[in-house]
Amino acid sequence: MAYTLPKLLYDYGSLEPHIDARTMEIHYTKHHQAYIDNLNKALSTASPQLQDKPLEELLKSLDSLPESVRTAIRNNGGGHLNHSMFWLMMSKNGGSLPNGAGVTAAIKQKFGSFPALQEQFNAAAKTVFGSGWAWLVIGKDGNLAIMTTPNQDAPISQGHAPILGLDVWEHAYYLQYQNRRPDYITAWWNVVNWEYVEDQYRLLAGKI
Ligand code: MN3
Repeated sequence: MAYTLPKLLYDYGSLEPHIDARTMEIHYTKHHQAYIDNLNKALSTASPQLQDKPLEELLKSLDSLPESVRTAIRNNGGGHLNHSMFWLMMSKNGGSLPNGAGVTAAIKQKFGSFPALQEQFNAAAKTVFGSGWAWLVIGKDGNLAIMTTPNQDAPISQGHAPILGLDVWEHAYYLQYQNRRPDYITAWWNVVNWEYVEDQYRLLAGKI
């Protein structure tokens, strides 16, 4: 069973003016597709038992994977999972403030306020060296936490459940923002899909 590109639930231009249509199109049809193609290629050389495992299971136990496919699954499986979530974490009707009761209370408890969370998240996103992601996760202890991952590493590989993430690879913003990553980070908050974040929080908080 080969992985395929998940349907994008909005048009490429839906997130404008914050993220431009051309960036969305290339990011989704070229970059995300390439992770999928390379993941499928790696899995095609792996054992049937490995091919039948859900992607999240593979990423949770990278150390147990055969060395011949470990790096390819880490990079491309992570790339597929991270981007599949990233598209859902944004919406045409996104932005403003967190509005779900669960995540709002959890943010207040951990960070004191939403602006305090934003400040810490932005600082993390700005300082990812090279390519990577900034995340809001439910940590192993059940509390919210901010973390970053290099390249396409997925938070679940370290036992953390992501509920919001920001792709800070240059391919995510360079056409519109060039070297101005901080401007992209600021603009991105206008398209955050808080409904999805709340759903993920409710789904995952119970499992930790
Ligand atoms: Mn990307």
